[in-house]
Amino acid sequence: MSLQLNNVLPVNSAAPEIEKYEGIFHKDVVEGLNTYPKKLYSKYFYDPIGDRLFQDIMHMPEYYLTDCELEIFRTKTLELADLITTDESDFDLIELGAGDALKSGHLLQHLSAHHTSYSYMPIDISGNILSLLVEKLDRDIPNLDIVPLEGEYFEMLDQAMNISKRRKVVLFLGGNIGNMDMDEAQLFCAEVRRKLSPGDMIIIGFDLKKNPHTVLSAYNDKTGITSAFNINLLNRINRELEADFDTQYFQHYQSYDPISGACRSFLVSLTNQHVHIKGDSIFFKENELIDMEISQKYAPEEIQRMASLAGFQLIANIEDSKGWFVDSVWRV
Ligand code: AVJ
Repeated sequence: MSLQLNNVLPVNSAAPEIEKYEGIFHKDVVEGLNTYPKKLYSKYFYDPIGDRLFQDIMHMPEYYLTDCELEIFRTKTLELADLITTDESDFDLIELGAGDALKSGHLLQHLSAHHTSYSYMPIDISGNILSLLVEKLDRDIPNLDIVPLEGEYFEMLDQAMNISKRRKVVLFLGGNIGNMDMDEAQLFCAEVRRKLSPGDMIIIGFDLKKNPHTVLSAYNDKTGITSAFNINLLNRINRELEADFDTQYFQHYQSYDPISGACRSFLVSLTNQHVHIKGDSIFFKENELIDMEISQKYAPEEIQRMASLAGFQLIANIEDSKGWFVDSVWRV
């Protein structure tokens, strides 16, 4: 549920647009479906059913990203730990989109076993996932100081900045940066840089450009899990916004452009149809698309460039054994 602040505005201020809507989710959905091309934000995939479908995706043989990054955190833990503890000062570990911390958990275990003094601040949009994570970490690493933050990256990052009094090490793993196009990612990195200070670091997981069949298969599984993951957002809109999407008339379509590195997911309307969302009626032409998600792939040169342009120094690129994924370590 999103927080509405309308009632604290001065009485004579201009009526904010949001009043037409019941919350930011409602606003984003209706506005996104009234633009051309139609668009929904992939950050809304992650309701409890979406969380579970994403877990299923991570277990698909085609979805290599998790395995690759897990291998990096399992086999190169020492290297990662050394890189973030070189300057010996205490720090706080802030993880954007922590999820189940499957990968970072290895680093946490290592740091705790070596008596490093730090707090772990997991940030996630899913409160459901966060409470499961805290439960798991309390069990696995009993003395770990955990400060969970539920919400959007930047808002929670600001909050983490207010709470943390030590050097900051930010983790942004899993290829989550891929859900931004390259321009958005560049702005994102510059914005994170602006919030950090000299000595602070960030480790970003980038999925690398590779054989285009390998990339496309990871997002176009024959079992239909990725399709269900996309369709679930329509069901979520039905559930939460009293909408009437008939999901049998929407079909998942995946594309990958190996030059730009953009892997994109769409839903195709299979017929002319109207969908109602509370007071709004939205028309879909047959074969009209909803732009659902981008999963951007990178070349090492593009990562180097992004770090420099954002004002970071690239310290190390830590790859898996196949060279498919990289955790890139940057320092202010
Ligand atoms: C969670 C953003 C890393 O883009 O690879 C997986 C989400 N979407 N299959 C990705 C996703 C479809 C995933 N990230």
